[in-house]
Formats: sequence, structure tokens, C-alpha cells
Amino acid sequence: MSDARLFAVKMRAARAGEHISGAERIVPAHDIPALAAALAERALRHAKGVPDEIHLKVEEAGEIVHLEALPVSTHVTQTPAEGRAVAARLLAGAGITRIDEIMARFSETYGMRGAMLLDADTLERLEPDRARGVRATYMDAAGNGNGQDARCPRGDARKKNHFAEAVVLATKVANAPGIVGEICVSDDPDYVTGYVATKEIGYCRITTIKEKGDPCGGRIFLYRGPREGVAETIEYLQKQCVLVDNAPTSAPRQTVAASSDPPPGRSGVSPLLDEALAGDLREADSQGLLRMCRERPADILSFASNDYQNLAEDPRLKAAACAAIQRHGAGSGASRLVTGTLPEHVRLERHLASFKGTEDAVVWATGYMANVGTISALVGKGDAVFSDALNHASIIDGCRLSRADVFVYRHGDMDDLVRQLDAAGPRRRKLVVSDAVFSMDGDLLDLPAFLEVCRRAGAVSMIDEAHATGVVGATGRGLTEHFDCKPDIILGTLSKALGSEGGFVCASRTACDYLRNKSRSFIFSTAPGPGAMAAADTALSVLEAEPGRASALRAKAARFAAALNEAGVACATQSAIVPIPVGDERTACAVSAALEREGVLIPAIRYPTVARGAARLRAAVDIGKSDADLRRAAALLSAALRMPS
Ligand code: WAQ
Ligand code: MG
Repeated sequence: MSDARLFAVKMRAARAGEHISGAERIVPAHDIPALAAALAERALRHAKGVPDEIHLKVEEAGEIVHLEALPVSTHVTQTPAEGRAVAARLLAGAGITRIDEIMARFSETYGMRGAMLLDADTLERLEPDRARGVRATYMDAAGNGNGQDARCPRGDARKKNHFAEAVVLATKVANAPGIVGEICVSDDPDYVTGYVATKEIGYCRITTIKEKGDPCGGRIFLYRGPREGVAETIEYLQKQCVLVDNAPTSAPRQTVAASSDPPPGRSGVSPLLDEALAGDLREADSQGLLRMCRERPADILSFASNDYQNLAEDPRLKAAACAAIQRHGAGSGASRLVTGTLPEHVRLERHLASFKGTEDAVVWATGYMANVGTISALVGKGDAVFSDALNHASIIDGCRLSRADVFVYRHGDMDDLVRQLDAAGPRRRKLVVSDAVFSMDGDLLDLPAFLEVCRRAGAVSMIDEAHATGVVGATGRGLTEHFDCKPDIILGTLSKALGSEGGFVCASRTACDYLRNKSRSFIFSTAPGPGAMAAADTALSVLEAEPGRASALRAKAARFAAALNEAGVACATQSAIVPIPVGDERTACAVSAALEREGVLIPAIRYPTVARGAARLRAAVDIGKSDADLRRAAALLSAALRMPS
């Protein structure tokens, strides 16, 4: 422990005697002025309204106890009812029943400065002052410069970090004598995430525990023990100085499905591994690089889908998938070379070959697997593979896995490709791989020039039409249609414009037979399910029956780029992808977040998907966007880009 003197700082704001907000911190003396200013600012900007009194109390901290932060788990729930059910199940595991009755008490907690203290079994109220409740005070995360781990900044005190502050509070409360559990519902009408906590189950976030817009909320501390013990519990909550070690600043991204029961304690997880992994995540977070799997938001104007032709939602595809599943089952039950090949696979492979104008085609369960399995089958040790610097990760991984020598040439630079082909010297086989439409910038490969270079060098040519199929070419057959020429291997995916899932190669019969025999991701995977195959097959039929779809889609993307240009934003497109360069990772995220608040989803693309410092927004236009949608998004985007970050 450092010998710097620590001070407890408390803020409390009220209007007409009604509690609005409060905060507690423990900091070294030199941090007091800045913290006091920040907390005052927070008090003045609270959603509950503007206070008419703000109290700041600063006093030297007494004896400090260190506590290890409760382990955190997240339970994803969709409705308040589901949230309450999860809360009940979690607390039941800690021996607390009657949760419905306890939750009903939240109708009484709004406006309380502290928490309701209930006997966990009899539900009697135990606080001496029922209007105020019991407020846990004198606590903070270790790391506010308060003598502890300085690598763990707590962020800007002007803005409340609900999660970080709640974990500190819950850790202190769970460790108070006699407290067997806590349940918290924010009183902020827009904050629907709450938690239950006990020492045994840790801090369990429940993503939806109340209806959006509902102002009811508060905290309930659950006590078990003799009445004589209550005073000691309250004394601990209200007086004992606590610093919480290893308190997280942002909620972990791994989630526990709400329906799965096991208590999320640390048991079974190596704390050492967990600590190391959490450290890496914090590091990523501090660089603006932390990612999470978010559920797709409803009611948002999304420029984030690869379902360019809106075929995933098409009733014809859905019906075909359902019928195939009815006929052959939800899964295929085995790999293709064993008993997994169904009529749906055979029909789709034939259809893909005719759609792309090749002798044959092979299908994999994903586009990633198609790339990895094709490249690693075609080249091996001693061979050379040449890859555009901006190729998709699945191509990069295929090159690595092949154990061939990898030569990366500058993006789209055929002169550099020629140089590298020469530099590699004679080889058993040379393979040149390029995206047809580059996934991050939406630009097109100059296919005729590419093929000419390959021909001269005697190299095998391969393109990935993931973002080209259904988008590029007069009738959406891809870059090969656009330029009217073909490489040796055409790879593509079923999961973008074709609205299904899976990957494919279209090539000569011999090449396809070879891949069926040598591609390990084909051989050692269960065959993709018949539903996905039938849906993709139907998607090809739709594109054949409605050949104007691809050009209509490209026209929409072009109109979006033009609207942005008019608003002073530089960008261009030749496909359905409109990249908007930003540069700084955090600025890109801030602009994307600002758009999302306006109901428009345009994701920020960051390292490692693109180079560091080359962050951008990537808008994918789909055929369902109206001109009004495109104009609105362009106006909001140009406004957000002008906003100071
Ligand atoms: N001690 C006791 N009760 C308190 C305290 C305290 N120190 N601070 C707040 N309360 C009570 C009080 O009645 C408030 O009105 C109520 O809790 C809600 O407090 O993982 O922000 O500070 O993302 O508004 C949960 C975070 C956030 C979930 C809850 O509560 C997550 C939140 P607030
Ligand atoms: Mg609040």
C-alpha cells in the first residue's frame, strides 16, 4: 500500500429534497479538485433533472479493506419477464426464494437515496430510515491513483460508467456481514440492464430486466441473520472504506445464454488464464479495438448486411429451405464423402456450374472453408502462392495453411505481381489469388490484366467472387461476366448476395474432382445442411428470373455515394460497398455510434481487418434501400463526420 493520503469523496444531488444522484470515490489528495469538478458536472447533467442542491463531502479515508472484485457474467434476456425469471433462478441457486415478491418491492424504491434492506426470508424491511434506505459508501475501484494498480484508469468521472460503478458497489455489498444477495434495477428509464449478485454466483448482469422507459428502479439488499446483526451490517455498508481489486471497467463480451443454468463462479476456470486473457481484452479496449457479438438491433436502418439482394428474407428461399429440411432433415448427418451428400448438394453444384459457366462446382459449409480448403489443396511445400495485400483473411489463412511460399503483392499492382512471380523463380506450381471485389473498399480487380499476367507466368489463376456474385456483371454473375473472361478457379460464397450460407468453387470437372479428394475442409466437415443448399439453389433461380437485380443494386450504391459526395464526403464505389475513409480508430467508432443513436447502422472497420490508422466506415447498400433512406443516411453521416471528436 502506498503511503499517499487517500480521501473519500461523496457527491449527492437533490431537488426539493428528492434524491437525484450520488457517487462515491476514494482518491489521493491531488486528484480531489478535478474529481470534485467532474462529479459536480455529472450531478448537473442527470437524466432525473437539474438539482437545486449538490453536496460534496471530502474527508480523509479511514482504515481500508481490499476486496477482490466479484466475477462477472452476462445473461442475455430479451424481455423483462425473462430477466426476472433469470434473476429468480440465479438467486434460487444461492438459497433465496420469493423473488417475485422481492421484485415487486421495486415499486417502492424509486427516489430512495440508498437501498431497501430486506430480510431474505420474511421480507421484513430492516432499514432504520425507510425513505432514505441504506447507502453503501466509502468504496472505489483500486486504480484511481489511490495507491493501486495505475494501469487501470477508471475513465471520466463526468460520465457515469454504470457497469464499473455497479461492480464496485456489488462487491462491497456482497462482502458485508449478513448480506446474502443483492438485486439492482437502474432507475434510469433508458437503462434496462440490471444485475443480481452474491458472493457465490458473483455479479450477474441481466441484459433486460425492465421495460425501456420505465423509471422504476432501485436496489434491494437481502439480509439473513439475527436482528441484532443488522446494525453491524449497516455500519459496514455505510462506513467501512473498501478498495476493490481487479475491478473491470467494461463488461466482458462473453455471455451466458439466459437459459443455461450453471452458476458463473470462477470454479473450473484457471484464474491465471482468465487474468491473462482479461488483461489482453483491457489492452484492446484501451485502443478502441474491443469487439463484441451484438444481437442485430431491430428497427434500424442497417448498412451492415452482406445480404445485398435481400434474398435471405425472400419467401421463395425460405419456403425452399423449409421444404428441404422437411424432406431431408435439419442437418446432413455426415461429411460429403461418407453419407452426407443429398440431392440438394448435387442440384446446387450443377446449378452453380451453369450459372458461372463452368464444367463443375463444389460446395463447402462456409466461404472461409472454401478458401482455406482450396488454396491448401492446390499448393504445398515448395510451391509459391501470390496474394493481393488486401485479400480477405480466409485467403491469407489458406496461403498460410498450404505451407507454400507466400508472396504478397501490392494491392491491385500487376507490375508488382509480375516482379514477384519472377523473383520466386521456377516452381512446380504457382498460384495467384485475388478478391474479385475487395471486401473493405469495394473496388474491382482488373481481371483481364490479372489473367494475362498469370498466363505469361504459367501460373494458376484464382479469384474470390464473394462480394461480386449477385452484384457485379450485367446479370449478377460476377466479375467474370463483367469482363467476359474466366480464371482457372472461381471461388464464391452462398452467404452474401445469395442469401444463404456456404462457399463454392466453380472450375473444370478435373479441378472439382481433385478438390473433392484433397480439400481437407471439404473432407473433414459435416456436409452443409439441405435447407441452406436449397435456399442457395433458389437464389440462383431468382437471379436468373430477375436479371435486372444486380444493376439495380449497383445503381443504389452509386446514388448513395453521390449523395455523400454532394454533402462533401469523398467516396466512390463500383459495387455495393461504399467505403468512407476516417483514419483514427476511435473517431471511426464515435461516428458510427453517433449514427446509431440516430437509428442508422454503418459499422466502423478497424485493425486487424484493415491496417492500423486506416479505420473507416463501411456502408453496404442493399436492394431494399429507398432513395429517402439513402439521402437520410448520407445527411446524418456527413453531419457526424463534421462533429468534433
Ligand atoms: N448504496 C445503496 N443503494 C444505492 C447506491 C449505493 N451506493 N447507489 C445507488 N443506489 C440505489 C438508489 O436507490 C438508486 O436510485 C438505485 O440504486 C439505482 O442506482 O452491469 O446505475 O446508480 O450494466 O442509478 C446497473 C448496471 C446500473 C448493470 C444500476 O444504478 C450493468 C445503476 P443507479
Ligand atoms: Mg440512477
